[in-house]
Amino acid sequence: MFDNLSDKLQRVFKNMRGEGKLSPANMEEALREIRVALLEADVHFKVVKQFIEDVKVKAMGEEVLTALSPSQQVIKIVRDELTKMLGTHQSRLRFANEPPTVILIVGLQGSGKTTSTAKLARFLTKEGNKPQLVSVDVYRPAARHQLSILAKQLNAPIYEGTAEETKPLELAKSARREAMQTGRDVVLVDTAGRQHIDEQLMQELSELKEALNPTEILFVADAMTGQDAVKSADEFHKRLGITGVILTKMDGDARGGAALSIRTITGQPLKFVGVGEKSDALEAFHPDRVASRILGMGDVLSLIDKVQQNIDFKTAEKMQEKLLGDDFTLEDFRDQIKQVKKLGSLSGLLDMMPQIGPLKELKNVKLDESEGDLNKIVCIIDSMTPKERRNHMIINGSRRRRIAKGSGTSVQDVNNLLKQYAQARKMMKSFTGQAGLLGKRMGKFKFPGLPGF
Ligand SMILES: Nc1nc2c(ncn2[C@@H]2O[C@H](COP(=O)(O)OP(=O)(O)OP(=O)(O)O)[C@@H](O)[C@H]2O)c(=O)[nH]1
Ligand SMILES: [Mg+2]
Repeated sequence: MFDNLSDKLQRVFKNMRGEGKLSPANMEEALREIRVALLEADVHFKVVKQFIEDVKVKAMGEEVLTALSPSQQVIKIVRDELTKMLGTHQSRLRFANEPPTVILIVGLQGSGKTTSTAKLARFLTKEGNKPQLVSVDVYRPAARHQLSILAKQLNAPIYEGTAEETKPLELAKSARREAMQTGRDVVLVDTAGRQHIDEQLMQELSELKEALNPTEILFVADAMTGQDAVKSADEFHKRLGITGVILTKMDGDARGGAALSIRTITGQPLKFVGVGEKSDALEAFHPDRVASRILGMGDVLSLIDKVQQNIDFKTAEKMQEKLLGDDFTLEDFRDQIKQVKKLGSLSGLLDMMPQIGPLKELKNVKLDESEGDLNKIVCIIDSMTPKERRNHMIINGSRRRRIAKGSGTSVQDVNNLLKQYAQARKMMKSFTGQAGLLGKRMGKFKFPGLPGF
């Protein structure tokens, strides 16, 4: 699933990784490549257009995260937009206030309706529901038999119908009645398919909808058919009003274009994906997880999440101004360390970052030998007078002795801290200076002459 797209996007980001800073030119290049990658993955052109536009707007307005490199910044934006395109939140099945809930399974011939009906029965049973199955495909006797076999394998009750019941509506109504009598809370109605959307089928499905008042009408689409699946989902939605999509055969579809387009085109959520022929091969669809899987960069993505959750942006911004303005005091150093502590191990964090010049050196500062060291630094700085914290130059020998005593450390520790501070001050200034410039650039990002975007 999404293999090719995943590979291509990763290549785009890898190419960007070498860049110390983002420029309109390399951003333009990256967007172009992302656009091609999406089109090659068979994503609907309208969806691609919207996506690229959204990424562009976001890149222009994005809050600057100095803890992230330029390529990570872009990965973050692409990940967020990809998640949005896939529907943001998981869309769960809805249930009727008064059981039984009726779920109509509709779609074209061979898309996987009967298989998906069985898979849903299994899924619902595992969730603690009691599904009742019925097939209303009266055109092919083998179709009803197929569902019976699957139901028996799953030990799920199926309404087989009487000899007199020859119409879909009769069968469905009887199945619902039976569910009510036997205390079943969900009726899964497997319907007949057609090769193309035709009037007769639509009429039949409309009648079922009218009479059964289903809570969900799930359109089953075959992912292998790509944009055709999207088109028929859209048409079914316009004619019938679907409430969600089950995309089958995702195990055989390396491109994933249908999955990426269906939400934007139909406005209806992807609820499940089929990933195999067996009845356990059904997955609830999680937009965020799928977006992360497509980008395939677990470490970078979790870094982004950590930074987003933990960094206090206002403080970070002020800090950046200070660093640029050459008044990074010991107090700021302490605040910085507190922020770092919130993020966990500094070396762990640095490991996730691209190894660009100043950061590589920062690693050697060994701020992070242990959590205890960070605490020690905070303690020492706390033992200084405000005047000392603002001007480290006045901290002479006797002051160092007093600070060591006050913080329960040694003069050696105080000396080390002051050395580290001086070093960090020098290096972080050069690093944040770069990031600051980048920030300014990103802030006023212009994309001159980008036809087609
Ligand atoms: N690999 C794979 N095969 C699937 C999946 N879902 C369904 N199939 C296969 O697709 C074929 C058609 O599935 P059915 O469930 O019979 O499709 P249908 O929509 O009920 O077909 P009609 O009733 O004829 O309209 C079968 O061979 C299934 O095993 C899936 O997620 N992955
Ligand atoms: Mg069928």
